[in-house]
Amino acid sequence: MASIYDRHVDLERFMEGVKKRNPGQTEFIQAVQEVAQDIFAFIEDKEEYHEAQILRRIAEPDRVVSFRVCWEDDNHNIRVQRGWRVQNNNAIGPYKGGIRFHSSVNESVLKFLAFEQTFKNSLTGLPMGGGKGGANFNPKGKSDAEVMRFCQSFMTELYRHIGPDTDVPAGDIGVGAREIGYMFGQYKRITNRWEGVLTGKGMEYGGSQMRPEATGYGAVYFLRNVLEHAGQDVEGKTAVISGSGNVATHAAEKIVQLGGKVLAMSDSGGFIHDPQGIDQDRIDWIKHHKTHTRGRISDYADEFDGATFHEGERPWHVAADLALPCATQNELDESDAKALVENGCIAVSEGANMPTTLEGVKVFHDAKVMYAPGKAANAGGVAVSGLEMSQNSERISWNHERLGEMLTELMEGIHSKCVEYGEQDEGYVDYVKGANIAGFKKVADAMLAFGVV
Ligand code: NDP
Ligand code: 2IT
Repeated sequence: MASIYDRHVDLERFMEGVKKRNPGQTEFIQAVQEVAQDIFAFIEDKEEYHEAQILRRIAEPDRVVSFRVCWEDDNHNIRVQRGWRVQNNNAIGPYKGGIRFHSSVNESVLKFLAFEQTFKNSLTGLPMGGGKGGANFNPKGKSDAEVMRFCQSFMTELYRHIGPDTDVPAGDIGVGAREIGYMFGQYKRITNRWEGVLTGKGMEYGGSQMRPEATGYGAVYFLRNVLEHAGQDVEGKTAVISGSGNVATHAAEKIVQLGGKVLAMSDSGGFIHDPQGIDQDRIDWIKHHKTHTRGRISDYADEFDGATFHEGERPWHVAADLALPCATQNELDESDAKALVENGCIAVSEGANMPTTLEGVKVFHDAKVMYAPGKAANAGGVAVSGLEMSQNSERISWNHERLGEMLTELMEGIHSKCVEYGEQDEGYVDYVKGANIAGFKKVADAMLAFGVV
């Protein structure tokens, strides 16, 4: 029977629909746009994906749960925040993805992150669907007791939506070991069940070795694979890194271990430039200062001679061979990308999610800079989370060395998939295209198997 419904829409009409259905959700629209342009080219001659409206379905979260989080601060004021869990797609495994606590968190940011996570998790080869959650809560300047009360209140609602075979959250910006501990404790108290419902747990209570390091180390392993594919390596190269949190500090550590030199790091207040290089002792100082003292990166310039602090600026104008954005979305724009290219940057590896704007990515591609997008480069974190889930299910724990080898292999596997789908003429690899198509294909084929659901 003939249908008046046009199943084979083009990219432009598809994006018009996304914009219409998600008004004002700029980050989400940006993430879908970046994926859709590659997927439309890939499925051009693959009618079954059009018929089944696969991309349209992946770009509509399975559900978005939004809830009130009420807590009491140390001065006995009652505070109200908004929490969310976006369960984007569970075709290939339970929803999986971090929780972000930051004042900028809103539905658009979490939908973009859950969408990206779906492709990233697929790329790891492990059975994990895509999700993301968080709250517009700013942990900065809060006491441990306040953070604990907030986390407990957040979990008091979240617990009914998650489970080890349903949805397994983890950390992200503003959610580290402390917050995971408070949330896991509350889940256990409410449900009376000890189960692997969160990853990034402490080593004493079911956490995995190598999970704290995994995202940053993984981003550098991926960078190493990218460089090796082009006959180069990390040794002797200079690097600039944004952020000074979990991902940034571990990326810096691995760059140093591989013989590179880190010249700059940052936080939301500005960046520090250390021409001598930020060595392991200095990285340890940053880790302690940011995670335990909960201080500012600006203090680094007072602590170490020769280093300078640049208030309100990002590190992309410091000349370096390698750039690793490891802070947040859209922190590297077109003019930053141009500055990096002009200063001789040859490769970019994204520890953060969508840190480069669409215009910035175009600058890298046009200049044939080796550019590794977050969904491939930072997948090491969620990959080791997947291994934490396996260890919890089996009631065993693997050692640091074994997990290090598994992480290295997982990143190599992701790199190979990107090359398979992204290699262009003359050996240049479009890693965005490779990651998008390889990530899409597994999820799409699973969805085709399920029929119309
Ligand atoms: P952390 O909270 O440990 O650190 C975040 C860092 O980024 C801090 O230095 C912070 O500065 C800075 N930052 C945060 N928001 C902004 C902003 N709006 N502008 C400028 N700087 C900002 O988070 P993570 O290291 O865990 O996460 C960093 C990135 O990596 C995020 O994009 C996250 O989604 C991504 N990621 C994280 C994974 C993980 O396993 N943790 C896995 C994969 C990706 P300040 O201290 O001033 O706030
Ligand atoms: O963006 C990410 O991949 C993460 N924040 C980690 C997710 C996870 O489940 O470990």
